[in-house]
Amino acid sequence: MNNEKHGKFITLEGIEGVGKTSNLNFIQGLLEASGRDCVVTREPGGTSLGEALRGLLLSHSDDNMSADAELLMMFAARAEHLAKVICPALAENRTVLCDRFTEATYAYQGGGRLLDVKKISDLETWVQGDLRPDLTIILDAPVEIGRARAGKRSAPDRIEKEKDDFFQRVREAYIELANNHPDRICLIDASKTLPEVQQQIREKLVDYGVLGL
Ligand code: T5A
Repeated sequence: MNNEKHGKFITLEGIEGVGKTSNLNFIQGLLEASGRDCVVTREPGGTSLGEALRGLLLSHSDDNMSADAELLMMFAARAEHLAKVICPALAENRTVLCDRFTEATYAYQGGGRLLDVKKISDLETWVQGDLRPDLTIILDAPVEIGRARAGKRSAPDRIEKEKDDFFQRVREAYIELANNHPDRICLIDASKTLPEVQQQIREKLVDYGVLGL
């Protein structure tokens, strides 16, 4: 694929309930106030095919899905998303702000489902070539905090029904990603109050050169 890109590609990650949705609008507001033209999107999803796959992936049914099928559907949705939304927007010098991307696959399918990381990195190379987000912000908080926040909402979907040890592995995989790629992935302490979390996000956007001082 042609990975020629010009705009900034920013992704937001974390376990369930840490506050991604709550902070997406905040980040969009900061970016737009600084003059960036933003496309806000999400994974799995972001296209009609991707949203259909999301419906299957996050259904409330108790049907088992094999971990490999889950992994391949995440990347099928991603291939469509890159082709139809992300790459065209970056080529137009727009900033893409995406709620989850491939780091979620490393965390959930790699860490959570214990799939071989090489399967994920092979698919990443196939589907993305050398395209990686310019900045990934991981909202990090203990599993019980995410659970308590998410639990105030609707019935859990297929992945939210997993046990705490699954989300503990997901969290640890996210922390490892941040440690392995400090040049493009940062951790935020999302156990703090929302204003404190947003202050940290603002500082990281400056540190990573997305926002001016
Ligand atoms: N997935 C995805 C994979 O397995 N592999 C992949 O490759 C990809 C791309 C997607 C699911 O798909 C999986 C991971 C997920 O299971 P999703 O749409 O991203 O799901 O949804 P969730 O992670 O389930 O997102 P949530 O909506 O549950 O969590 P958020 O968005 O992190 O949390 P948010 O903002 O809705 O906040 C939850 C509550 O907490 C409050 C909010 O007001 C809200 O009530 N809150 C705070 N309260 C106190 N202090 C703070 N700092 C707070 N921040 C938020």
